[in-house]
Amino acid sequence: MTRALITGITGQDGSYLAEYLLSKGYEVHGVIRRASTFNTGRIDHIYTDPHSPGARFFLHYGDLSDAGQLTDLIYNVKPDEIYHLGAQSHVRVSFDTPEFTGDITGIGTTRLLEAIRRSGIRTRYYQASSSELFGASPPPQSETTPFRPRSPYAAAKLYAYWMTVNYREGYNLFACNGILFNHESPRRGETFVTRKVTRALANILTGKQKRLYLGNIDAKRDWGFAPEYVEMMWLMLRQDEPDDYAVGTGESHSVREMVDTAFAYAGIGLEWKGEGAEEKAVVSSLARHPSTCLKPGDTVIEIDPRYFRPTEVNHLRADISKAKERLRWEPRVTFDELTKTMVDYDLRMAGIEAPCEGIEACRSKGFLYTDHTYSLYERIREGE
Ligand code: NAP
Ligand code: F7E
Repeated sequence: MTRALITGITGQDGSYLAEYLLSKGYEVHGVIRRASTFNTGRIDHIYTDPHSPGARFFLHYGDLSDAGQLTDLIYNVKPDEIYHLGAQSHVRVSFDTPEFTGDITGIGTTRLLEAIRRSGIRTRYYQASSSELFGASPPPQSETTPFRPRSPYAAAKLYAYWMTVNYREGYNLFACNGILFNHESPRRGETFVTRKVTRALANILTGKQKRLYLGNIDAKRDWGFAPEYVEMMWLMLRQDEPDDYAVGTGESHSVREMVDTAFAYAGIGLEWKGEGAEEKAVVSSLARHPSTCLKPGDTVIEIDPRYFRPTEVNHLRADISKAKERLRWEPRVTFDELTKTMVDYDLRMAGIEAPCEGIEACRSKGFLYTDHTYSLYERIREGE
């Protein structure tokens, strides 16, 4: 049985990847941090008692700041594949915590790579690199585009990227960088912009929230569907030779377009008025009359400069020629379907009937190993 170790298993990608590998018959080990509150909501639904016969899912305490524990873990688990997804992954937060981000996202990677080297095991290694590496380089961005990072997060990931290349070349480690563009899902962390929008939309419809405050709505991103991207991580480790791959959809949209798409799907037309930090969105139409809390003319979105970043990445759009050619990969879920899926789930979690066009589209595209959102915690919150 193939054995995988995942750092960051409690995160969006880690949880989907764990489900995907379990569905392929793997034994999956995950590193979790001790916290005073539960942080396993995204994986509770796949947890099994490790004592039960045939158990294939195991969790271990550890932290990317603790080299000794990482070395012990790798030596004892002896994974065939390691997926390094753990990181302080929030770009805006990295400006507030640059040193911590460098320690966990940057040096944490070196601790893990050193743990692999010192333990002497043969394994295949996936590094969660990011399109943030491209920063100020104009789109489209590919594996050969110069890296011009624009945040402490991106600078830390750049260091981790090169350490991965270094261990591949210096120690013959089968190590791949997946340079992944933004990928989202109903499990996306609640302070990343897409999920912030879809949750706020549901809250506005139930009257729990009056307004959504955003930062730079003109920034453009190449947003894809997270479960597809974890399949790519696995695929990279299946190749004969280790290499680096950019993974995205090849399409980009502004934050403003994402907001318009999400609100329109829930039956709310928006009109944008004003400019810069004074810009706001008011309700122009209510097609499905979904809420008694809203009426045309209500302001639902305002700009809060607190969400601006000291240095912004204006435009990311992937050139995925290499992944298409070498991995024979094409993205399946469109921006429209992704946005609808996230709205569907957040509406359902708020107790509102959802159109379910997004959920249907994803189901029909074969993501059979996951139901995307239904962690036990969310089910409990939904009262199911
Ligand atoms: P995420 O939801 O923020 O998950 C991050 C994971 O890292 C969580 O499991 C977190 O644990 C863990 N972690 C944080 N600090 C840690 C520490 N000191 N020790 C051990 N674990 C720690 O991120 P994601 O969206 O799934 O992304 C996965 C990886 O891909 C990250 O490295 C991210 O930077 C990278 N990436 C993401 C995207 C994207 O669009 N999602 C694109 C490119 C690259 P807790 O749950 O305990 O906080
Ligand atoms: O911001 C703008 C913001 O925080 C996207 C991480 O997974 O993807 C992610 O990083 C854009 C930025 O993601 C708000 O300024 C406007 O231009 O959702 P985000 P990110 O910074 O692109 C990359 C690939 C990673 O590797 C990272 O780990 O949206 N924006 N208003 C806002 N962003 C947030 N968070 N909140 C706002 O209110």
